[in-house]
Amino acid sequence: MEIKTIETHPFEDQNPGTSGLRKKVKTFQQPNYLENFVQSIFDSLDDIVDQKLVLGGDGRYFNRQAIQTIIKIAAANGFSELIIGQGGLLSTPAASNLIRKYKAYGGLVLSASHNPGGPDEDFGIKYNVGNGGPAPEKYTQAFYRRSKEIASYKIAEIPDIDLDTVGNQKFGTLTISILDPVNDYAELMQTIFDFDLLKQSIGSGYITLKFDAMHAITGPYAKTILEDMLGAKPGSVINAVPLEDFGGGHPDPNLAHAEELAEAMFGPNAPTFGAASDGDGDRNMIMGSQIFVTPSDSLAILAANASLIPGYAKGISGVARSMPTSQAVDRVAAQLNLPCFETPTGWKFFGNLLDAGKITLCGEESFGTGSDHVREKDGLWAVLFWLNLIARKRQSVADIVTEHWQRFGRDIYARHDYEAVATDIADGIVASLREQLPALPGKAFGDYIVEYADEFAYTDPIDGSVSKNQGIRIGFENGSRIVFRLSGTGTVGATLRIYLERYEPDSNLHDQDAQSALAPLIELAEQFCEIKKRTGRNGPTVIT
Ligand code: VG1
Ligand code: CO
Repeated sequence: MEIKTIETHPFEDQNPGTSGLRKKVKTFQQPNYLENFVQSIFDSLDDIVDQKLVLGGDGRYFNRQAIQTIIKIAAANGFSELIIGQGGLLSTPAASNLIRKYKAYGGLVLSASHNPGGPDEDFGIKYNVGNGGPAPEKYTQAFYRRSKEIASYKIAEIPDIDLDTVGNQKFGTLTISILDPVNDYAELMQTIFDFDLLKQSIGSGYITLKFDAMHAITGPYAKTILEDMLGAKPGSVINAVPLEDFGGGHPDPNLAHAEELAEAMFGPNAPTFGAASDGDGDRNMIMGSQIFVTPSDSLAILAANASLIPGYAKGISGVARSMPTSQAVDRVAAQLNLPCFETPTGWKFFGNLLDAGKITLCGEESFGTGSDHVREKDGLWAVLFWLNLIARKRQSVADIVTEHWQRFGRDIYARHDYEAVATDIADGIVASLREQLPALPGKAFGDYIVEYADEFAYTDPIDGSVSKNQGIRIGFENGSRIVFRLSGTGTVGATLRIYLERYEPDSNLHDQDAQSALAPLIELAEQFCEIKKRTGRNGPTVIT
């Protein structure tokens, strides 16, 4: 295998965000752009020679081409085995599982997740460490530093690899193993959930379901598991064929983007259960007939009922949620006497807690839930968890949610996103919010008296690392909360996220529309951040 060293010049913008480096495809297609970033990653890692690397992506436009390039760079840098999903495909949780199962050194996951795909849309790349989880900040900062001084990269002179045939190929000392992307993952799911019970409940017609794969990576996984293994009617998985441009849609599982599913679930003769996943298969949206389950509630419900699932029958050690996620899971933890952690946004912050056995379940308001079975959030896992719960409790999704609220109270919740805001306007908003913080505590806005106003900082309880500037929080004495954050996954301008939350203990008042119940907080949020005034917009781009 001949290895060439190619001279290059640094790019200044290769700073990974919340979940890897995400840019327009056109940016990634610039000569040396992908090569530089991959070499910067390898340069920052210790002792990679003779190690295994997992490689796969969500199948979006540029996936195949990028994989061929990465194979050659990984070969030149001395990896001895590359484990690759057939067709270059791996869902993010499946990649995490393979890293763990085959004791790989790490993995590269090619995805821009919920962002749209195609020649004019987004691409992304993310490095996962040996525990299977997204690289913590000390790694991503090192990648960025290296990318600003890189002068050359190494590339092996090997032909393009056949990605479509399962089996091993050898090039000198390098083995390339092409695996079926679904097998190992499906096997793992069987160790956690009661597949016999699920088969029975689906076979008898007690559970009917619709799963929207949004033309993204979960199509093949959901078809195999839900239809072939569990016996859901053929066609239960819709938009099941992964497409390079996701059929032109946003592969983002929410009521706005998973429209077809939402319509069916709120329509007549709705199935008992509905769900969707995102571009790379790590997110989930849960629905029942005539009901949408807020991700924050979903996490709380999974935590409250975990002992009903075979994989968690012995109980869970603790829970964690990202800071903007509602406090619903905190109430469960308090009642069940479990430790509860609050981390910054992004799955990379859960890894240490999971590794240390401090938590078993964790989640984010952004449709992400997961457990210690892998080190990524896991869309289909959440779907199977809910199905197993419905089968065990013999209750509808709506009844499970209502009962949960009766027991713990309801955290009425919404997120308002303002996308593609001019960067200077967004920065101005954050600066002005920061300025207001010191004077806010004690101030009354109608019924809302500010209890605290600060910028969230996190000290990792395991390794002591500190992450600052993780979002602005304004908390009120009645338990309500407004959080402001700028997104770290977008590729156009800035996205301001406003998270709104109000606690309602009275079960006579649980059945309310979230947007109307949160109206006073929505108004207050505008008073603080003036996003409408400063951008001239009438309202958010997306409400979830
Ligand atoms: C968003 C979500 C965050 C999630 C991240 C990656 O980040 O808010 O909770 O972990 O996406 O999810 P941000 O910085 O845009 O708010 V995924 O499914 O896109 O990998
Ligand atoms: Co995702």
